[in-house]
Amino acid sequence: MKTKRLPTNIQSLRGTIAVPGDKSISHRSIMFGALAEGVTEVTNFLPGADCLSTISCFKQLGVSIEQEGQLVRIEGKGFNGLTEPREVLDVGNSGTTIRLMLGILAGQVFSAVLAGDSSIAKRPMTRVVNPLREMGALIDGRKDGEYTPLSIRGGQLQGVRYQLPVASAQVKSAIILAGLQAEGETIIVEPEATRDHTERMIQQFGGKIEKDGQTIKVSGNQLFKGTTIHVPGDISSAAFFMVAAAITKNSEVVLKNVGLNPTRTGIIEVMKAMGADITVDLHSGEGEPAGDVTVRSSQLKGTTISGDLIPRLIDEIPVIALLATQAEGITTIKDASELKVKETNRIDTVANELKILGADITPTADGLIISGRKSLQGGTVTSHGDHRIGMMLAIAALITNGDVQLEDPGAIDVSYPEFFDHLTYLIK
Ligand code: SPQ
Repeated sequence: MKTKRLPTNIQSLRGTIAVPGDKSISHRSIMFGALAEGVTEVTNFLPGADCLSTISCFKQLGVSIEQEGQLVRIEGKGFNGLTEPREVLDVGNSGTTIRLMLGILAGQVFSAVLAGDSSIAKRPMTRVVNPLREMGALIDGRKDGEYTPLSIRGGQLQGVRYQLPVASAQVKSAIILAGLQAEGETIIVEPEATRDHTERMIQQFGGKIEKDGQTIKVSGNQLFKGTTIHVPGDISSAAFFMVAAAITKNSEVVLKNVGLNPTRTGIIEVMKAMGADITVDLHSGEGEPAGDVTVRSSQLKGTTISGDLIPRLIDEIPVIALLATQAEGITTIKDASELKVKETNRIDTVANELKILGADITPTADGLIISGRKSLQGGTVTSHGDHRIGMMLAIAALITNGDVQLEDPGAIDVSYPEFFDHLTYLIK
């Protein structure tokens, strides 16, 4: 396995960077572009491995897509123009790809097989499969459709009323995508608000979707028109440098054009509650709000993170746990059992890897308890093939006293291929 020696014990982090495009929005721009009539152009697309998996799946469904770096041009086929794939659709490491694709394929009158890597093979799918079956799709797979490979034969769907058992934007989006192809109305009730990029993008493509509190309504038989999508920077990628600037000495990092959709900005609220020196300059955004975020070295204190804040920072919890190791007092993270079914069990991987570096961190059934402030030491750590764990550990290494070796750093390419270039640029 490849191992990378990480920069440690640095003097300061200073400079301005633009993090790559948002992963969730990049996936959705390809999907809606394919389902629209006419051409869609996407700028600041994230050319990370996950979003490239989405592109290759749509090419297999007969959609013509040209991608060069951050620019993508999609020749939309409309809801009725996709064609049966000849080979297995390979979603790679991407949960978003497989779950949203299932929603799209549920309304298509052909069959397809979906599979991904060894991490995808462990992630639960009945959360999406059950409502899609209820709507009329035929889906099978390992353990009655809980695990990949999954086969799906879509067809005429009926709208449903579905109360989501877990707060999940992927499940919500899959049902919305099926609802757009169903007869009648589909009503979805969320236990807590989750990222609403799908809902916003439907409107950008000229479609209709209603929202009333936690209830979402969508109807079938809509026509989407190709458009231009500008993807803002990914706050989940920016989070690593936000935390890095806060925990290192003499630091000031400016992150330009970061997506500031309120369903994603939980980390900013938590950093403020912990006493971080953070300022936000919000620009107006078309479809999605965005702005610049500046973070400086900070004196931090512990906090409690729970309840409806969790879905608004779910992917940032690994790096928030690192932040908490440098905060005075106890930080408690609860109501976050969804972390167990991400690319890895992120409760266990975060606790185990940070312990190797000397953190005082205890995993619980639904979160983590971290006691700060602890100085971190060197060691050999691993990403476990999880991009967010790999990046969190690279940020932790910045404040360790000994050498840190990171096993499987390549996992980071899933969402942030230029991560190490940006890190090297900021180290002064
Ligand atoms: O796509 P994938 O692998 O599920 O990616 C992750 C990530 O850390 O990048 C989760 F592991 O992000 C999810 C996120 O946790 C992306 C996402 C989306 O784009 O809709 C929603 C969240 O997942 P969920 O299960 O809560 O809906």
